[in-house]
Amino acid sequence: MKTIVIAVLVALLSLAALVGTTMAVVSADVAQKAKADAESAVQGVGSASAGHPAAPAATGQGLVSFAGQTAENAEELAAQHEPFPAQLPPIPDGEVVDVELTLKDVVVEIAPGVEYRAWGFEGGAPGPAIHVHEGQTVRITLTNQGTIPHSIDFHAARIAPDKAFRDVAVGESITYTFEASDPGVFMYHCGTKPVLAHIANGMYGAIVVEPVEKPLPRADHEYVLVSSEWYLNGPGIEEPASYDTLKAHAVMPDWVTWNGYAGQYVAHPLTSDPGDTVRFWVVAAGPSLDTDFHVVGTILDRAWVNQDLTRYQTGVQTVGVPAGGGAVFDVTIAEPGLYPVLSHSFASVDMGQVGILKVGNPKGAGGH
Ligand SMILES: [Cu+2]
Repeated sequence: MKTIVIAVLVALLSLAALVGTTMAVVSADVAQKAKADAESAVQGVGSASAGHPAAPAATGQGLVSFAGQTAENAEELAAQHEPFPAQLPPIPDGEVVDVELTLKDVVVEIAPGVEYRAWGFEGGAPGPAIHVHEGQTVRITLTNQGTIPHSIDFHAARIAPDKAFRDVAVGESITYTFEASDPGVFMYHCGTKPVLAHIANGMYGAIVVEPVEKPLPRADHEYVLVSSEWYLNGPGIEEPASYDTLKAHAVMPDWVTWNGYAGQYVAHPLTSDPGDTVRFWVVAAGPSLDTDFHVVGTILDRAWVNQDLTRYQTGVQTVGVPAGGGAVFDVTIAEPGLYPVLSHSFASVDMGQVGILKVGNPKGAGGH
């Protein structure tokens, strides 16, 4: 598995190396360097220092980066990590869909051996993917078992935010309903001030509203990918890291992830069979970074840009998903292989926003 992934990612990570810390490496060692970078991508991180705690890098602003710093046994930890379920869940029956979310302060792992003190809907970040169809009523209940006020803002709702999205005191709950009248894939998040901190601490997720009046073409596999970035006040290896306000203001993340954990779908690829249509429901949670969605080795056959499900573009290479926005993408891939799914803003790849779509059973790709 490892060798093959390395081989496939060499070309990709050679490009990453161009924008990464390996800029200074020239000619003679380029091939070796690309291999090392690909190796670190297997561990879910793009930095050449992956798997080996490196000296913190101070910046011109005096901010310290912990990007790429993982536990020594990063590869083993990445393999053991149970990936966030990316499969789109089924739509519950009934006119009303009850969604009960309990907010708790939790320590989550965001990269191999890197822990973070998060505020999590239902015990992690992102919160659970929610799937309803157009016309259903969504009844949200948020229970605050944290230590400060929180709230929940659904971008899929047309509702007075001062009432529905208001702060919920510790130990209390709020319930509101909205009709899922607008198809698409929408972000939900805590809207309590400072929103930057509440999103950065893990309070976000995605809701898919399936169109009924104008259904989408059939897909064989459907995955929900939520991008987000993490701002750490320490490496998170000896003890959990917490949120760093100055780095969040400077938009200087340490990790950028699909579904909350760096590179988890490299170690545990998403799968399809040759000729299958694979649909990605993508939300860029931010709090501040956009995602430039791209699948290496293919072209986006359909792209519902800005999750406007009334029309799609065809034959598109990369589509921007703004922070706080969503989009939907179909790919149909005939040739077996390992196809990286990433943000083509390569600093994000270097910090962990890369996964693999494994099509078929490419020779030597292991038994995932
Ligand atoms: Cu909150």
